[in-house]
Amino acid sequence: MKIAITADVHLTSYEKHPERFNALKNILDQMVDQNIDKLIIAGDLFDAACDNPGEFEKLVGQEKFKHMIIYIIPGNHDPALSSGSFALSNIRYLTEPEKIAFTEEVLFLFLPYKPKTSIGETLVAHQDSISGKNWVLVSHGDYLSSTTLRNDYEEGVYMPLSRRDIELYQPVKMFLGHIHLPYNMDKLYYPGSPCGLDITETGIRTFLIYDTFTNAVVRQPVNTDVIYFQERLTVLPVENEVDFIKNKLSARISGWRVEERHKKLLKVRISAHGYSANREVVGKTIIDYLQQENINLIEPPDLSKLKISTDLTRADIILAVQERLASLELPDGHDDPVLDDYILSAMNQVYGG
Ligand SMILES: [Mn+2]
Repeated sequence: MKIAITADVHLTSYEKHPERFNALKNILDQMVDQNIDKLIIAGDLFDAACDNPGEFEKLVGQEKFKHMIIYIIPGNHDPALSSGSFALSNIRYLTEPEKIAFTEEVLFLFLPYKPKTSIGETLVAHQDSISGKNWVLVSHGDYLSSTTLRNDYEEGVYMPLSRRDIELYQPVKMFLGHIHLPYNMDKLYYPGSPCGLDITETGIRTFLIYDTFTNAVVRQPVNTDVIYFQERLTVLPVENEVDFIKNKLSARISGWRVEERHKKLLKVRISAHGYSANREVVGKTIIDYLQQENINLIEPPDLSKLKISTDLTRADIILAVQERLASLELPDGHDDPVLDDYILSAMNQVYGG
């Protein structure tokens, strides 16, 4: 059996954020196409400010979606809702821990978000029914073993899951809401928000399809109304700054892997740092290039970190460093600096801070 999984939709009202409703609708449409009739929403279906689940019900109550069953756990943003908040029979709002065996192969344990506790603490009460079983965890919180995974939407630690919990209870898969960045490591998956909530939630967004029979998870792109990107360019005062900037932008844009026909959905923020002989040219080149590519800048390029230098000798040294760096096999893990970080650090040495 295939089950679709999303989280962190953060619905407010259709008027305020239609793109969030449309992202969810796109997931439901894709489920129809693939004959999937179960959707799990791992918390934060609604934003804190939402007090009317009616618009959501109107969406999932549509004729073509009526046969689906939607399992929702609360996240840290939906405290105002209780199990009586929904009037549709195909919505299962799970406010207490619940075990559901969709199929014989695997047992799902839903752990709704609870403040001031951890997933590990909550699992203790369920250990008898999960130990030695093929079981899948659905919850909403932080994974503690990663130093870079952060929910930028709010600070603090929310119902954490630790590496030790995983070793102790051995789930076959874990699907968590809370981190809005699409992320997976080993058996742990964050679907991420299906539509970027703001400019910081970048890239093509996805939802997950879990096959209980094969235990495989597929990340499926969501067709959203908007795709955000923000890029920081490291500039050098080379002889031809225009071509230098254009080449950089072109490489970044192709790295986004956005199809030509979806370019109109992009909303982009660009900042530049490093050294330039002509800051005005840098700003203008960025604006012109994106205009030519039909890409929408949400604000003028941020040049506040771009310093002035006309020293081509130093620029040559940095170019040599850059070439050398590119030939090295630098570690590219989640926590490692990227090429531009090394170049910037080299520039600070060469230019004296
Ligand atoms: Mn959230």
